[in-house]
Amino acid sequence: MTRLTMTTAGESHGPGGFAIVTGLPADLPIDIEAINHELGRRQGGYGRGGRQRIESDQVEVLSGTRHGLTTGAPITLSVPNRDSRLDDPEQTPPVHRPRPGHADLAGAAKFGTDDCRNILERASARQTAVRVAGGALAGCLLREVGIETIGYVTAMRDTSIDLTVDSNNVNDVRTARDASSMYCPDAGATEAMESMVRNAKEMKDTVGGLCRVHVLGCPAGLGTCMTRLDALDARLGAAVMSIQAFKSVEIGLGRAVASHWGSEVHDPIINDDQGRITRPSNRAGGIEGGMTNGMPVVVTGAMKPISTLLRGLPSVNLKTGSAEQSDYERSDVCAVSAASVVMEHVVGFEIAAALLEKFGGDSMDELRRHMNN
Ligand code: EPS
Repeated sequence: MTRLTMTTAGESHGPGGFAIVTGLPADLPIDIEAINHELGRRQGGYGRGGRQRIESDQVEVLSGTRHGLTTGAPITLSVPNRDSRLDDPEQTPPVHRPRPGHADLAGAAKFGTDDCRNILERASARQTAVRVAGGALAGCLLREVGIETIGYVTAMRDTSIDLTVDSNNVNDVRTARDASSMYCPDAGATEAMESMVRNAKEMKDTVGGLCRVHVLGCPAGLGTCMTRLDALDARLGAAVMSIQAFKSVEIGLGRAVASHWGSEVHDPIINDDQGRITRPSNRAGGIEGGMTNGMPVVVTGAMKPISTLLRGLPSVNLKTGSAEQSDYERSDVCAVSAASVVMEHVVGFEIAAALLEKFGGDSMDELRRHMNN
C-alpha cells in the first residue's frame, strides 16, 4: 500500500501552486466544485489584502483521474497564479530589510544571501492554496466514508467562543460560520473580531487568533501507540505546525490539562442505555494513546499576527548594515479566517492518511469492504 502523501511546489508570484498527491484508492469520485468552493473560502475572511482581489483560485487536475474518478495513480494538482511576475526585477524587487517574525532573516542566513526575495516567495502563505486543494481532495474520500470535518475561528485576542460540535448541531454551526465575515459561528464574537481587525488596520498593525477543527465520524483506532511518530496526535501536531504562522497546536483540552486534577481531565468510560461503551465528555479531543477513541477529534491551533506590518518593525538592512524599519510587501491585516480553512484541510488530510493506513484498499470498493469488516 502507498502511504497518502502530498508534495507541494510553487512560489507566491510564480506561475502557480502545484501538488502531487499519492496513495488515494481508485474509483474515488473527485468533486471539483467542492474543492473550488474550499479554495474560494480560503481567499475570504475579513482583513485580507489586495492579492485576493486579483486571484480567483481554481484547481486543475492534471493526472491520476479519468471520467471524474481516481485511477490509483499519483494525482497532480495545479492552482495557477494570476499575479505571476517572479522574473520581473521591477515587480519583484530584492528585499534587504527582513521582517521580524517572517522567514526572511533566518532564510537569508541559511541560504547565504542579503536578498530575502527567494525565501519569502516560497515561505509565503500563498502556498496554502494548493494545500487546501490537496486537503479538499482527501476530503472527497472522507465524505465517501461518512467522516465530516468543520473548521472555524474560535478566538482573537480577548474574544473567544467554546463550542461542542456533534452530529446534531454540525449543520447549524456550519451555517452560522458561513454567515460570519470572520468564519466564527457566533454573531457577537464576529462583530468583536471584525472591530479588532479594523483597529489593527488603523494602527497599521496585524492580528492573529485561534482556529479549531472538529472531525466527526472517525472510527476508533486510527493512528497508533506502537510507533510514537505515527501517533495521530503527533501527526496532526506536525501538520498544523507546518501551516505558515502557526505557533501552537492543542488536542482537546490542550495545555489546560496542566492546570487541572486528573479526575477533572480524563473522560470517564461508561455504558450507555444499550450497554455500549461511551464517554460522557471529550476532554481528550478524541485521541488517547495516539489513537482515535471514537469521539470527535478536536484540534486547536494558534496563528500569530502576520509579520508584514504596514508601519514596519525595527530591522537591519542586510546590504548596508544600517538600522532601518522592515520592508513592506503587500499583505493581509488578518488571515485567521483563511487559516481556519487551511487547518481544516491539513487535519482532514492526516485523518484520511491514518484511515487508509488502518483499512487499506486499492479501490474504494476494497476500502469499504475492509471498513465494513
Ligand atoms: C496569500 C498571498 C500573498 C499574501 C499572503 C497570503 O500575496 P501577496 O504577497 O502577493 O500579497 O497576501 O502571504 C502571507 C501572509 C505571507 O506571509 O507571505 C494568499 O493567497 O493566501
